[in-house]
Amino acid sequence: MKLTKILGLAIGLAMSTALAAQAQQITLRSADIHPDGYPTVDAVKYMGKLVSERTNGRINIQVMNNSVLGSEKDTIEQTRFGVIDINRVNAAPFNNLVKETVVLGMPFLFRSTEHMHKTVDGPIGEEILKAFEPHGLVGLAYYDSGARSFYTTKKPIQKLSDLKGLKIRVQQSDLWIAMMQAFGANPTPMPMGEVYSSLETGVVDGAENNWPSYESARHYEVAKNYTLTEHSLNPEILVMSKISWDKLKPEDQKIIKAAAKESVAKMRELWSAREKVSEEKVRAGGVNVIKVDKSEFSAAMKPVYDKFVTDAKLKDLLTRIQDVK
Ligand code: GTR
Repeated sequence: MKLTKILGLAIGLAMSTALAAQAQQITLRSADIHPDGYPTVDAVKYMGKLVSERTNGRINIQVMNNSVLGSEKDTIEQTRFGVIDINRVNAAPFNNLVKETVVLGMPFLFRSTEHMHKTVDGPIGEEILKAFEPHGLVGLAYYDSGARSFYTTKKPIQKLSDLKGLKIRVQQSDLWIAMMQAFGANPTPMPMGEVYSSLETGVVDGAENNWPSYESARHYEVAKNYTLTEHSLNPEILVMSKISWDKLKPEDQKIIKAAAKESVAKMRELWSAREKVSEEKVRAGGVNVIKVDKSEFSAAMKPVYDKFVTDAKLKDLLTRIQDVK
C-alpha cells in the first residue's frame, strides 16, 4: 500500500516536471527571403545556436528562409502581429513604417563600409533600433548588405542619362521610388521574388542590388550589365516581434539580444567572403561590369534629401551620421 503510494507520487512528480519542461520549450520562427548559405540566413542560424546553447536547448530559433513566409513587406506585418517572431529584412521595406530608417538608405551617404559600421555600432544605430518599438517591433541588430549597384538587361548604364525612362525595379519604399525618379528612371516597386521573371519577360529593364543578391537570385543570368554606381550602403536589420518579446522572461530577452549582437561579427566575416565569391561567379558568368563617374549620379540626389530629410529629427540624425569620423 505504502509502496504504491510512493510510486504514484514519484510518477506524478516526474510527469509534472516533464510537463513543465515541455511548457517552457520555445521555438522562435525567423523569416528571411534568402536561401540557405546566404550570409543573413547563416548569421541568424548562428545566433540560434548561441541561444540554444545558453538556454540548454529550451529556446530554439527556426530559420524559415527562401521567402516561405512571404515577401519582406508581408513578413514585417506578420512580425508586428506576433505570427512571426524574428525577421531579417533590409532597412528599405521598413522606411514607410519607421521613418528613422530612412536615413540609413540615403544615397551616397556612407563614405565607406567602415563609416556605416561605426554609425550602426554606435549611439545612432541604437537610437534607430529603439525607434522600432512603438511600431510593435524590437530592433536587435544590423547586418551588412554591401553596396547596391544597377544592372540592366539590354542597355548598359554608362552615365546618368542612360537611366532616363528605364523601368527599374525597386524595393517597396517611398524613399526608393523617389530615388529612382531622381536618377531619371521609371521605378517599379515589387518584392524580390518577382524580379527574375520581370527581368526575363521585360516587365522591367533593370534592378539594383549588391553582388551577393545579384548572384544568389541569379539575376545576372538575365541582366548582364552591372554598373558600379554603389549608390547606397543600406544595411539589413534584424527585428523581433514585440508580442513575442514580451512573452519572454527578462533573462531570456538578454540572451536573445546578446546572441543577436554576437552574430554581427560572424555575419561580417561571412559577408566579405561572399561578396568576393559572388563577384567572381558573375564575372565568370560573362557579366559586363561597368565603372562610372559616381559624381553625376550623386549630384542628382539633392531632391531626395530635400523631400525625405525634412523634420528636425531626421535632419539631426543625418548630420550626426555625416559627422561620424
Ligand atoms: C537584398 C536584401 C533583401 C532585399 C533585397 C531586395 O540585398 O538582402 O533583404 O531587400 O535586397 O532588393 O528586395
